[in-house]
Amino acid sequence: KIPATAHPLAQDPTDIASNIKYHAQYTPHFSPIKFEPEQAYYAAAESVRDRLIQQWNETYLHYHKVDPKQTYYLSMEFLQGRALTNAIGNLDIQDAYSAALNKLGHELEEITEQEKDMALGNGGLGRLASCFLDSMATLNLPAWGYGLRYRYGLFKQSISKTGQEEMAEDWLEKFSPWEVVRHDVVFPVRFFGRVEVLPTGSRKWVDGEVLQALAYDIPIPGYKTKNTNSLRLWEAKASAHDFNLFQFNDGQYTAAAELHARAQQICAVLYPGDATEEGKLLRLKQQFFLCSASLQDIIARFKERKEGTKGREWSEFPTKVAVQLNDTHPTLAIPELMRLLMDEEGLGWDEAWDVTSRTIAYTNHTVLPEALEKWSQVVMSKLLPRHMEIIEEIDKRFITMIKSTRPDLESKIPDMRILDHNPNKPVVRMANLCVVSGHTVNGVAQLHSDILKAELFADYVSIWPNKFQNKTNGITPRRWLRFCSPELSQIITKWLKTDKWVTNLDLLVGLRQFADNPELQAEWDSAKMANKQRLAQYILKVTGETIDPNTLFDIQVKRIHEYKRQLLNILGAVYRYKKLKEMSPEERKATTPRTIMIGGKAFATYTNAKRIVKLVNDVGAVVNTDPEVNEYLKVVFVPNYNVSVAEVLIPGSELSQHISTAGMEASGTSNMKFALNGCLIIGTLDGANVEIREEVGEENFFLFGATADQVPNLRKDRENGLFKADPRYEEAKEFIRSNAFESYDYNPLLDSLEGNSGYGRGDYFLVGHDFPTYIDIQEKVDEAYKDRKRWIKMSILSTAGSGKFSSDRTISQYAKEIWKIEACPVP
Ligand code: DL6
Repeated sequence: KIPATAHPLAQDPTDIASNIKYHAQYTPHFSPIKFEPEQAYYAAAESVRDRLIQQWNETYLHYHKVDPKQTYYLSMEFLQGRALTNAIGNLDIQDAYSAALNKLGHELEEITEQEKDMALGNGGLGRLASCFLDSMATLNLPAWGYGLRYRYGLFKQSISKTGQEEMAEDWLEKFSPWEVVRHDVVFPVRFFGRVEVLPTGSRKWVDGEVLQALAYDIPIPGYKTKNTNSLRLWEAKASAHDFNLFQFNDGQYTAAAELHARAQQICAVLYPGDATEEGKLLRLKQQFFLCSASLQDIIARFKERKEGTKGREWSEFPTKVAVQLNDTHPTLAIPELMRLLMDEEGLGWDEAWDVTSRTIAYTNHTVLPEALEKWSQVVMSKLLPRHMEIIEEIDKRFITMIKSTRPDLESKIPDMRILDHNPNKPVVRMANLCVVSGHTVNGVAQLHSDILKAELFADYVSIWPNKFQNKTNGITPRRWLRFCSPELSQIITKWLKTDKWVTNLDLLVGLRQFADNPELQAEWDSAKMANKQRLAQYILKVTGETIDPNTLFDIQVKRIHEYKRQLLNILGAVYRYKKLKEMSPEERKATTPRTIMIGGKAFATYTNAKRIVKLVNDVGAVVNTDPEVNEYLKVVFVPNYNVSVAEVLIPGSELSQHISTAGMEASGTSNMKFALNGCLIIGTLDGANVEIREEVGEENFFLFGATADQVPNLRKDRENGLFKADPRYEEAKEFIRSNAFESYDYNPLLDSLEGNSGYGRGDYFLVGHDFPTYIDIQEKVDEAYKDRKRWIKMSILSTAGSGKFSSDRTISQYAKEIWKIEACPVP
């Protein structure tokens, strides 16, 4: 009986229900027969979008009028996850929408499950970018994200007998109600071609092929604020005059639309395989496409806003624009900004360099050598001839500067310069280009920033000591506590007598005084239990495995990588299984029953990571069906780990593993999410673990393993044959080699732990060294879990100590100390 009426800003549930019906009827995407959860999801999403658009337009106009300095966050990855729960939560309209949907015969929780994750990212780096967007909007900061609109997000993972299988993740299969195409925002992006010298002496990039970048905007609402920022994603297109009608009519269909096909490749997938030359070229094209389109857009906005204030100089550009490079992937923003300023706007080198170096800042997210990008000079010269010239000039000037001002560093020039002229493979070192050109370089946790300064970038520090900063990562408390664990959130609000912690996470420290209070402990325990039950149901649904919520829920979820040491986890599990098998039934009863859950995706071409995924699954298949043991131990591989899976896993976790080789995990952010949700951490002194342990208290953190400064010597010892393996470690490996789990050849994986030295062999990641202390601390975990009260107290203290890890804190520091931007609240 509810009428279908527009009511875009309705407050009352009946009017909201009308608006939802209105969308089902008048912005239809399905035949008008059914109104099942899927149709209800799309209609409700469009209804929520109505009010977002209102705020979004107001925000845009307000920034346009005030003309504040604005930040642009360039990133190849954004792991947004689902948008509906987040938008409803940030707009604070949860109850009204829930009631409205009930009137239409639906449950909000059920329809939110219909949404596909927007998984345009790989892991922590992409999710960090999305948390940052949430904080920027919440803090009313004029700050936008720029990325690519990949047709397929990070692959969908399924598990078969042979291990991980990858399929294209089709987030746009139907359509996304959260994106708005801006047909008026289109920029040309050129590839290949040549550099022409004009009679004036200035240079111009001509010929080659030109694609069009079309903008798709995603609204980013802040929490309980009007400010709604944009995530602008570029799609590549070819234009109609690139379609050869003559060839097409002649039956040459592929040739007729060749440029259209090449345009489609650019935004087809995130991180196309780069083992081939074609793959490398495609990745470089993607990076340049993002940089060129974004900078043209930024410059257009600078000029557009300039008209109001007349006669603004280019030197003012850095007072209006801050560009943050999320890792080295968008480094080409540097030569592209130089090119646009010099060749399109007519600035001289010095002026363009001054503007560029005052605009751009760079965040480093890894010290792993294979992740520090290097691009072939040959490929770069072919694809981007003008940019290669500019990079050569930056390199030349840098060397001249060193020689004239720092002769003591002359011997270091080969390592410090941007171009590496190794005759076999001359490359451009992107991190060096960022450090030389940017005004600020930051690491993402204190330990990581210290390592950058002491090792990777040490020589540059001596030239520019003030260029280097630390910005410890953070996570948004909205998605990662308030919305994913409403039960625990309610308890926190009740005991703190305020819900202000949602935007001022430091207030959580107020829970400390109640950590021993039996009433809080009982409430806490039951909220955690409810979350564990929800998690158990999820595991049953996706794996068919029944897990017992009364066992200790122990989780490790993250990209599968040897440095993150899922192998250590599973070796520990194998050892535990073997010991349980050797015990008498009485002895088993005295143990702490555990459910170990491991999830994460292995990059498609990373063989050892895929072997680890298979091993976890094979161990699970044996352990979980062993009637002697499966009451006390289960090992479950959680398939297709992504943001919305994390939203179920993390609230239900009690112990989580962050066990990377010290010095190798730049920060980690899931460690923060787990700690915030009252989950205790077992971990090494690595990345942000160090700071988490400081904040939650060392008695609430299960620490083991070598420290970062011990690692180099331990590797040397190994090379010199000085490593002595713990018998328990040998036992676990031997058990796997004996085909206890599958007659699959695990020797190549286990062999990476043997031998004397080298990356990928000789146990580079020190699994063997850390195994004994890992097993010892696991025993302490088992003991601690037996004392329920103590465990719950530790859990409360973990949440209470997590205030520092809000991305609001991180973003406030970026805004003040790097970007120099201020809040611009929409009235
Ligand atoms: O800074 C976000 C995130 C960190 O928390 C992780 O520790 C770090 O591994 C990740 N870095 C990357 C870059 N490439 N690699 N490897 O994803 O950044």
